[in-house]
Amino acid sequence: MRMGMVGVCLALAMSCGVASQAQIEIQDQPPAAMVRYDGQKVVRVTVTDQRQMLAVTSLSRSIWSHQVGPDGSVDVQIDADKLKNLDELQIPYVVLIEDVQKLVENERRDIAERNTREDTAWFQNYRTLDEINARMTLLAATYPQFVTTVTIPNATIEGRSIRGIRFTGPSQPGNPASTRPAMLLFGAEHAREWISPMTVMFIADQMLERYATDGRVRAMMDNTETIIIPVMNVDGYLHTWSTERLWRKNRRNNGGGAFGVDNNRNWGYQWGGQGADTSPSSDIYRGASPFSEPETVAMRDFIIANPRIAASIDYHSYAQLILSPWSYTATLPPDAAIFNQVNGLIQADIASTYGVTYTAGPTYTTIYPASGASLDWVYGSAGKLGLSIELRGTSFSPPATEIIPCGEENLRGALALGEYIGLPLRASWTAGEAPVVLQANAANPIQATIINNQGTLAPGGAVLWTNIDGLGWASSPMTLVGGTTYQGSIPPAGCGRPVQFYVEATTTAGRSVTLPAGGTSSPASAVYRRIYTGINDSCEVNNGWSLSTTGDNATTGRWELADPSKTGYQPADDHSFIGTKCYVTDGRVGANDGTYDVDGGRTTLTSPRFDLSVPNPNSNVVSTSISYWRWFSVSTTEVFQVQISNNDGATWTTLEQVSNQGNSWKNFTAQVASVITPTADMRLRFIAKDQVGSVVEAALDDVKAEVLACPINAADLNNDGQVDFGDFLEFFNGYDSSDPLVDLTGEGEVEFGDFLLFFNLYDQG
Ligand code: 0X9
Ligand code: ZN
Repeated sequence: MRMGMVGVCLALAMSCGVASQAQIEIQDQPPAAMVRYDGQKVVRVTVTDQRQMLAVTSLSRSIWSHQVGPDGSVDVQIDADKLKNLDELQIPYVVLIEDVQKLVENERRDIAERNTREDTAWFQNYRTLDEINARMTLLAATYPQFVTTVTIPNATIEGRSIRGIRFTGPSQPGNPASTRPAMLLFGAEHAREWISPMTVMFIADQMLERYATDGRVRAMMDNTETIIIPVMNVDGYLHTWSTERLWRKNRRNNGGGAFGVDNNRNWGYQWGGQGADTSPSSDIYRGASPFSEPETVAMRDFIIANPRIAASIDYHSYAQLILSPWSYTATLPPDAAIFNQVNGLIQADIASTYGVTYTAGPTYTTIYPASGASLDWVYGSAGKLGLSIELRGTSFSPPATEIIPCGEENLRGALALGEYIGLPLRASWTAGEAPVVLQANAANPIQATIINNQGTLAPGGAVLWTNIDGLGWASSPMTLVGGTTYQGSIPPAGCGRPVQFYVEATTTAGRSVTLPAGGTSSPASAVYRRIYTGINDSCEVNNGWSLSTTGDNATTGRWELADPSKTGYQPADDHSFIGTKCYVTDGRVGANDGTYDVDGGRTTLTSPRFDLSVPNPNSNVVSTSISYWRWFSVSTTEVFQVQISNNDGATWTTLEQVSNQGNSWKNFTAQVASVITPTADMRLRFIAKDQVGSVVEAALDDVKAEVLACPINAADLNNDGQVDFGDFLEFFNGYDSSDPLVDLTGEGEVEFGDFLLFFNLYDQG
């Protein structure tokens, strides 16, 4: 029998579906009883040739993983008493799972146990179909402005619907929601790959939740529609919960006691070739004909009916792979370069999350041949970017604690794909935001990050447009200064003058983008001043701050400079756009929220001395501002105190006192002069206290204090501290062109009164 099977196997051993024979035997048991896996192990074998692979396939019950890379390792589920056969054949193996039955039982017990705990969040446990459907209903009700539900009726062998949700940001002028390219993310094409629906749900859940606060999510959602279908193989998924944890295929009754078609071998592009089986009992049974199964038909018709779908990801598990066409042949697809690029973008975003590298490449060469797989049809027939991702894990039962990390990294991967299709060309300020004050009488460098995913930027394709004082738009080229960063220069102008500006990027294909998005109609704006910086600290290195002071008595949670880790009260990240650190009352996570919070008293953070005096007596002070971002999250009524000193800390004045700010960074901005006289001897201090035994977490970032001024003599038009012939020239140029700069009388018009006033002031010197 075994030899016969080997005989009919085509080129690749993996196409032999011996594995499912054991599963068929157990099919005959009463459906109420869960199928058992007693005496079975999962081992990682390393095969050196096809003959060995054939032997492994025939000895094992089910192939769990894939032949990845040149090492020839593959994970198989196997009866313990077959291991001696591997020894005899000199096929090396390591045991990954000692007892499959135990694994499945433990998983079930853990899921049930977590569900009895009140504090188990949705993504801290695996979820049934009913729970997944209920959460999609909840998301649609919670975010009615974004979400609509998708139901494909009568879409499975057993007559069930396939369900999903679709969502995008609200329509904008010139950017209606109804025209955006869409991205389809679907899971559980294979029933037992439980982390896939959880990951797809996490992506949807977090995009919707973060739209309001995360600029990257918002930009992607404002330009792309996302459609998620967490469970494609609905019948099979139910079967894994009710009857047979390790079921893979759909639930077609093939007759003769054999059940199931592998939907991922049933799609109708190059159906039935290598890596698919004709045997109805095989785990990779291709079905009677292309699209013989209602599930694949439903997905095919859904994709055809939604022509805005530009890309899809079919999520599977496990092996940490990003797969692109082809699956049926080793020949590279016509768009291999594009797939390479897109794979790389997704891979980089996933890796940047927790450092987990997903291997990327065409299915055929990266895993194995798989004819009739979803992505070949999505690309080959529908002409879209069809991808598949094999998620985290070392089994089909990864610990539930893997759900959120797997979701986080794949949220970023999905953002990368969404940006590729919806925001192929995009620009942002390298510093996070555009400046609102520029140094007077000086050229001000400004940097933009321009990302161009489809095509190349035209020569001279990055331009800075400026409009000083409303006199007219002028452009100057920006130059590439490294990576994707372009630098331009806002030209010099006199103190007090306003300027508008924006960046424009154009590709060789003629696609263009502006930053801000409105271009001339809603440019960024700033004003020229003399800027005297007192302090400007992004809190990445310690520039002279003291982390404690005499009398501090907190026993834990003392101030430190660190990259904070999220607790129920502490931020996950610093505030700065660039960098990772901030001052925080012990940034560590402990056994619980109270482990490293402030306990037992006071902890004080004191700034270095800084100068807010005005060095040039010839100046009119416009503002003396102070700004910082602080975090203060407490379980009760504790107070965060901020004090300021203008005598190097000899005495202190309260700047602000705040109670619980919740779990978010909040900005504080004030005019120093309204609190204390600015001097050259300023300091700040930040006091966090635990008085009543609360959970107390404070943090501080991005501290800035500066004096903005302009020359005292309005006739010093060129702002060089003297009234002389240079100002005379400025005045006459400005007067000729009705430049508001020379509206010295300030009534909104350049007229003879300004002329008289200028000569008066000029005479006074
Ligand atoms: O064999 C498969 O269908 C997939 N691996 S799995 O272990 N999840 O079964 C990989 C096939 C590649 N995926 C697509 N082409 N969609
Ligand atoms: Zn799969």
